[in-house]
Amino acid sequence: MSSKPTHTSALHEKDGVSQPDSLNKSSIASIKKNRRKQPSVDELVTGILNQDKVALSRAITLVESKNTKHLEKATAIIEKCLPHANKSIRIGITGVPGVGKSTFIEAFGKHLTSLGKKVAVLAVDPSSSISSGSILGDKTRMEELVKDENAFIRPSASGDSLGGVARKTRETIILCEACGFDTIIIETVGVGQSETAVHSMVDFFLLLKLAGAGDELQGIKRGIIEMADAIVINKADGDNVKRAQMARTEFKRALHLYPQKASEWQPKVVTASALQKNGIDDVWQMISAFRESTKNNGYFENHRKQQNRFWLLQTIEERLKHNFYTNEKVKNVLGDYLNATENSMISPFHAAQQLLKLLNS
Ligand SMILES: Nc1nc2c(ncn2[C@@H]2O[C@H](COP(=O)(O)OP(=O)(O)OP(=O)(O)O)[C@@H](O)[C@H]2O)c(=O)[nH]1
Ligand SMILES: [Mg+2]
Repeated sequence: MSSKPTHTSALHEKDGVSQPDSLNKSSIASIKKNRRKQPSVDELVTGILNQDKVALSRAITLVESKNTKHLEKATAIIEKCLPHANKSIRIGITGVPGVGKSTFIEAFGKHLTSLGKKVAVLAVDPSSSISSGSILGDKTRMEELVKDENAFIRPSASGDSLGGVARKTRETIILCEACGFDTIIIETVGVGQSETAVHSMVDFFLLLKLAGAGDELQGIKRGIIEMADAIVINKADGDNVKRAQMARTEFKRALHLYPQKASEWQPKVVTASALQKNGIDDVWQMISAFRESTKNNGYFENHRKQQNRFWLLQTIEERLKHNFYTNEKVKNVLGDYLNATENSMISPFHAAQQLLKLLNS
């Protein structure tokens, strides 16, 4: 039998030798001092209302934080910004990876700033919490817009759930509007549930498409077409122009088969080349026409009210769910109840009733 080791760790030090402090006292003091320099709620609000992008970025960082104190501060800032928000047009842009969303937003955003608009670009990208690759890609694809004084680009907030990411983006919209941005563009990858979340926070929803060979409607989810206020067939350049025009005709015909939207807006199909900057102004003209017609018929305001109601109820659902699944008493017995339900020892309804009772016990 081998003899027992005299110490268990390679880091073991001889007894009696005093150990140096593992933390540097002067560093602690300077960190604490700097921490106190964090701007107050009022300072950040004043900065935002004075159109200071640094204050805006800092406030968004608070919105995105997981720290409860930060979130309290963020809530206070949002409340104070709310009366100054709402005066923008919010545009959602979706499309499969590679369709040209970033290139399009760069061209579109530059066009808008040349018209004197202030453009904020946000993203809802649930995959970015796993790989942050798209953030870098977007910033480099939007090289000109990044440098533009009148543009603000914020990469996607990361989060463990789409609901979480969407909440942060919604709150960020309010901050951007209070900071004077009159055009808010929200980009999302057209896969999964994220386009539904984006649709519920924008006024105008734009789907970017590519002209492919054959049946244009193949491989595109019906739900997305129903949500779209416009379809832009991108990359209509070079050899692709003809195919893009054919795709346009086909989409137009297909869109007529859908029932009329509550907005009374007939979705449009246009072709564009983000790379060659063709068709970009047409898209803006179209969005302007949409805004005018829906403001006139009352849909614009009404839709925003509905969206606010939706987000209130959505947030309550999320919180309740979170409270339930993180409750210690529930966590202790949930597995047992699931087992019992699987084996028909208790009905799912009765089990649910018992488990929910634990929340208030
Ligand atoms: N020919 C042509 N190429 C384009 C056009 N727009 C974008 N591209 C190219 O298509 C590729 C993808 O463009 P992106 O703007 O990165 O596409 P994306 O939709 O943002 O892609 P993800 O961020 O991966 O979802 C790039 O190589 C672009 O240069 C266009 O109008 N015409
Ligand atoms: Mg992109």
